[in-house]
Amino acid sequence: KQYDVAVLGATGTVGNAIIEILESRSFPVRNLFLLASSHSAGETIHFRDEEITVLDVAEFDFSKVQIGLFSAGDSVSKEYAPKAVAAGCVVIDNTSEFRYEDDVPLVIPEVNAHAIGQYKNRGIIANPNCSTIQMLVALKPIYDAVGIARINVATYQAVSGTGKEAIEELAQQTMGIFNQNPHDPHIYPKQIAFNVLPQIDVFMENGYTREEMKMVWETQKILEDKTVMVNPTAVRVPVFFGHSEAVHIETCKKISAEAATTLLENAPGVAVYDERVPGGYPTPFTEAADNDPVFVGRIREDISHPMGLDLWVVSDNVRKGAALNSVQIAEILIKKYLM
Ligand code: 2RA
Repeated sequence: KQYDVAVLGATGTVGNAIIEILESRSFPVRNLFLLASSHSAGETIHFRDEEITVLDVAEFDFSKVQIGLFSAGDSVSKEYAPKAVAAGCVVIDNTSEFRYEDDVPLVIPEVNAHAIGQYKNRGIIANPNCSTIQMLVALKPIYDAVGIARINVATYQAVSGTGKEAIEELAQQTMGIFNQNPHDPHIYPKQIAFNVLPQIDVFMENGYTREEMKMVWETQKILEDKTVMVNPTAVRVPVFFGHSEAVHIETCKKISAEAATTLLENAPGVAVYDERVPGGYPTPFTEAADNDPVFVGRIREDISHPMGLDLWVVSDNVRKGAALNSVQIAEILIKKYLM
């Protein structure tokens, strides 16, 4: 069976990756509609053997499609997801707009694919935040084996997490510094080139940022376990693509680094890259295979806590962190629910 699919936010970083992955994974698309705001309408994007013209979402009739893959910002999903659902479309939403609503499933296929069946509640399936996805793909096998009481995590997030403009900004700032007199570089506190910024999204009352609280809320919702304590620090770093995370967990039962490594080597969506030699670990430059795995390295028992285990987790934030995860959800949706 084939499906008519809409990609909203088609001209964005994640939208472009969704289109590429729909093709590379041979998703059974009959008609593909590329949607964006009026100022992007008219552009063309290559898909399979044709150039498809981007349409203005404001003028689109969602009854033409069965599946919508949305990644155009919270406010755009807030406006158009209900309209698309009313027209009979199932929406897989990459924004945070619906993630925290009890009747909207929040899904990482390798972790809680069973939750996709709840799509009937609102016609919407939410895609988690990229930093949550890679962390839980890595932690799921350990959680299932020995339980996790607490997660301390520091993230090192690429600028592509905020889109094309941020990628351009890092490039411009970097070149700007190289072209300046190296003896008096003007480093500004909010500059990202050659800097690290311990703030992603806005500050909340409790002193954490919204990006950090997303990791708390989403971990507990996806694992269906409010006893898992999560303590994140989310940091923006001058990297174009690929989020890295230093993850320090306290398990409920003791697990050795060797046993954890064996679990991870057999876990879906995970690639272990862990040699205790120079370069024996993943970085944002690690070549991802075509299935865009979550890489795990630096696996070691925590010397400061009897139940502690430390991991280094790296993944492409645009692909597995958003686009691929959404397409994987769509694949399960058509295989099990929309036959
Ligand atoms: C970021 N996780 O990295 C957020 C949204 N993609 O900016």
